[in-house]
Amino acid sequence: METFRSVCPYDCPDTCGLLIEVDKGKVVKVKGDPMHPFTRGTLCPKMAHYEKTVYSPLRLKTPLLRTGKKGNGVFRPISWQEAIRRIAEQWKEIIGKQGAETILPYSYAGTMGIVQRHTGQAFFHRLGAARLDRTICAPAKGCGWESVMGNTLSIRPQECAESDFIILWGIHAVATNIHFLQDVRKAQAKGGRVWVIDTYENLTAKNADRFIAVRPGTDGALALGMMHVILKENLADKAFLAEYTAGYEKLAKLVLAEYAPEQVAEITGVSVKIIEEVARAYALAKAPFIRLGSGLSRYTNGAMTVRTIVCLPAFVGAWKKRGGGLLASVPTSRILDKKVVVREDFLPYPTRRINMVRLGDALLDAKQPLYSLYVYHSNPAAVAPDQNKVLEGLKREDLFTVVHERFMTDTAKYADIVLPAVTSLEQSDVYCAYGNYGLQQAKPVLPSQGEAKSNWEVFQLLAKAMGMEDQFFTLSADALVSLVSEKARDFLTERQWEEFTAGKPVEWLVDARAKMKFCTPSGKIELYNPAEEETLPHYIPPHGDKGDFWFINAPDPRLLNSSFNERAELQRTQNMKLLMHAEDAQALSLQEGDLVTAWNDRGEVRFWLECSFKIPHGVVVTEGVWWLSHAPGNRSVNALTSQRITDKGAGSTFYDVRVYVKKTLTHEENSIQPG
Ligand SMILES: Nc1nc2c(c(=O)[nH]1)N[C@H]1C(S)=C(S)[C@@H](COP(=O)(O)OP(=O)(O)OC[C@H]3O[C@@H](n4cnc5c(=O)[nH]c(N)nc54)[C@H](O)[C@@H]3O)O[C@H]1N2
Ligand SMILES: Nc1nc2c(c(=O)[nH]1)N[C@H]1C(S)=C(S)[C@@H](COP(=O)(O)OP(=O)(O)OC[C@H]3O[C@@H](n4cnc5c(=O)[nH]c(N)nc54)[C@H](O)[C@@H]3O)O[C@H]1N2
Ligand code: SF4
Ligand SMILES: [Mo]
Repeated sequence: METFRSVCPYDCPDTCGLLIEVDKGKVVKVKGDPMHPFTRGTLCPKMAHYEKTVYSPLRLKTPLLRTGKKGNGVFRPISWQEAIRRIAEQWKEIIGKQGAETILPYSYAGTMGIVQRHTGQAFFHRLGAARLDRTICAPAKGCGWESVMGNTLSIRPQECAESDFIILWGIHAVATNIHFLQDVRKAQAKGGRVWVIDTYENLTAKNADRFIAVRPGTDGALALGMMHVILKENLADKAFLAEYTAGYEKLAKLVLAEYAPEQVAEITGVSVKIIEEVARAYALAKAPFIRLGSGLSRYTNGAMTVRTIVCLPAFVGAWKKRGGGLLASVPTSRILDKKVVVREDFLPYPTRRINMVRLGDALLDAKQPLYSLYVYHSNPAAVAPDQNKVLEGLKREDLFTVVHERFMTDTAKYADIVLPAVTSLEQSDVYCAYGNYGLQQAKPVLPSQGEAKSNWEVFQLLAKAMGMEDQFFTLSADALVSLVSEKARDFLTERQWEEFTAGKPVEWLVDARAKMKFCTPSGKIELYNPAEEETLPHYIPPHGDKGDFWFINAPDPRLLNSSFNERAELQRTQNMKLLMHAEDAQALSLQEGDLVTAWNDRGEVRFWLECSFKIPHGVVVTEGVWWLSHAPGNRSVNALTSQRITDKGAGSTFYDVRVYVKKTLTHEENSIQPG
């Protein structure tokens, strides 16, 4: 038996180091790598059985040609040669008749490796295709941070172990950031307290000292209310504010005039008493630490909400204390050179841009029609908002769709041609985390399963078939890994560089004082930002929609976005649940286990109802983005979400949704409810 190092490729802030045990050419065990500086030898339950994904009987093994109706998933196998020939012929025809800008690539984060994730862009730039704005995740969060902190480096997450007061704010860490909880637990062992602020009492709240339920999209007001109490009770660190911030007086004036706890309680649903308590606990802590999630940024006021919360640490001088500060996201990607694989220089001219959040509208746009869609390592039929529009678009007979996938996803079912993709164990890449400063290269551990190919291998074939002669398209994935990695040499020690290039996990060792080097135009924390249209943070209500309930569609620990839906252990369970406060259910004459329909202007989705006292009144919650094969109806969660974008960053607003809920009564509907 041999053990190989690898990296978890999924879109998770931890980016675990893996140890893969291979016996007679087969993976027999997947373990965490104890050498990884942040993940330290443990894995989440999903990846502890990665072999179940790698060897899943549902893996696609050959290219497929559609023989049934779009959406039915009926195909016949074809050779790679035929698949590539057909794609190239179709594209040449489309380019000749309608122009290359009617071809849209759609990709996101099936693999986070820099090479396999981004090299497709070089191909589509050379083709002159439309460009995709990849904003589905949390760009508003980045905008909110930058507005106050500019390019300042992030605090090292491990520093949280030295905090005595931690707020997990809008982050479902048990599902999405479990290794950070190792440091939270260290802090707790030393007497540190943990508060969770969320829209419902999720599993992360279970091990916290306190839980605050905030009305969706109102966290900005809560932060301003905390500032008000801190100022009013003379708990602010005036010396820190004077020396390190810009515009403190202006913000203080606004906060004192408009955000008294009574007003904030009205907006947020958090009582005056609790607003005062959290403000005092935060201000009186020796080293308060905020871990800010992305949940609260997925609203039409998301960037402003984040910007407001990011101002808080300055009020109590948290940044200058060991263990104090705020962690939004870690910019490890800065030390890898993504642009050498994105190759914007290949673009013939600045082509049309399409926001991925608005795929539904783009596919149905009759004025500027798209004639081809190439989807790779993404599953928009499940993950993109406004599912009814996305599916209607994917159904178009005059849209030539190619999907490169590991599984027959909801999107792949609409393809004209499906291409089989490798898993991360079958390809080379270089990875950097966004929740810690870890980075690592990985080489293939297994040969390709069946006829599966990596993203880069497919683009090399397509480049050749489309007559692209650039030497770039002849480079191996390993050569691209080297090109991307070269920049890191300047940021790692010699020994680290050796380890990194030998496939070991390393950490970019950022000076602990970096969090106090404020990289903004003024060199200070910009509480007031003259470059912004809105110079001061303030509270803007979220959009909201019509509907009786806020609809929170949070992550499920068993899935990662729509990945892991293939796992056999999930097939027999009722997965799509709608959680509702027991009294709200009673008021609608609903009972636990009922099949219910949540609906709004965009669509209807069926769920199994679960009643709970952990869900606030007026809120319903569902966890996970499930394939339609897991749905009790014919739609999944994103049939309810909207294509609206955030205030800044043009990001998604998945949580800024309201719905109505009704019982689904007919015999046919009851009969599909497993017993
Ligand atoms: N198991 C698992 N892990 C994942 C993912 C997954 O789907 N499953 N997805 C991955 C990806 S792509 C990402 S971007 C990250 C995201 O991970 P997180 O940063 O944790 O963000 P979200 O998953 O959007 O939501 C986190 C929490 O925000 C809460 N929330 C929603 N609205 C509000 C609000 O207005 N105020 C407050 N205070 N809280 C609110 C939700 O209830 C939820 O509990 O996780 C990654 N990791
Ligand atoms: N309702 C709702 N919707 C959401 C969210 C939410 O919180 N609520 N979260 C959103 C967020 S934060 C994000 S980031 C997006 C993520 O959306 P996506 O990036 O689309 O993520 P996945 O759903 O995991 O789909 C990735 C697909 O890539 C495939 N894949 C994996 N590796 C490879 C590879 O090497 N090559 C190829 N060709 N394919 C591969 C996998 O099989 C999988 O089907 O979803 C968003 N959608
Ligand atoms: S999904 Fe996240 S926690 Fe799980 S193994 Fe991958 S990086 Fe680690
Ligand atoms: Mo994301």
